[in-house]
Amino acid sequence: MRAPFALFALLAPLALAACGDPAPTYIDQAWVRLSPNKETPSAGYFVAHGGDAGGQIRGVLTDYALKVEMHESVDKDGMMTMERIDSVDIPAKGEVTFAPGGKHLMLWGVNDTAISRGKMQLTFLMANGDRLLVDAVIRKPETAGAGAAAAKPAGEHEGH
Ligand SMILES: [Cu+2]
Repeated sequence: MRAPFALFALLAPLALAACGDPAPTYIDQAWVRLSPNKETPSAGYFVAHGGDAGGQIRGVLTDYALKVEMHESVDKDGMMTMERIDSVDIPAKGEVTFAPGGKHLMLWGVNDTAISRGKMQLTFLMANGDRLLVDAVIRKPETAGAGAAAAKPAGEHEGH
């Protein structure tokens, strides 16, 4: 008498997955690499997942920095430079990664309260009007000994 019930219990999660709402667009793995000094901007990274419909990021806001821009590092004849980007398409069922050496956020004037908390909330403005709120972990710059690479003088945009 028990077998039919057990079978139903096994099948139920599959049925839910098949009939559920469409997978949403979402952002995760957000973090901020804090600049070693306040004069230069910090950099932010994350992964944007398109879900079933895909989406487009039109901008990023936060209460915990003076200004945020989306940038892309590009190799121009062997010279790494930065370009500001106004929007980023996230393909349906795909993802776009903001990571060191590629697309990144640039954050000026990260708030001391956020730094002491170790995280800051970012608001992603989507083309369809949605706002996606994500907590980004703030990582402090490596101190001497942790990596010689961090000790070299930082150009305005270097290392992003
Ligand atoms: Cu930049």
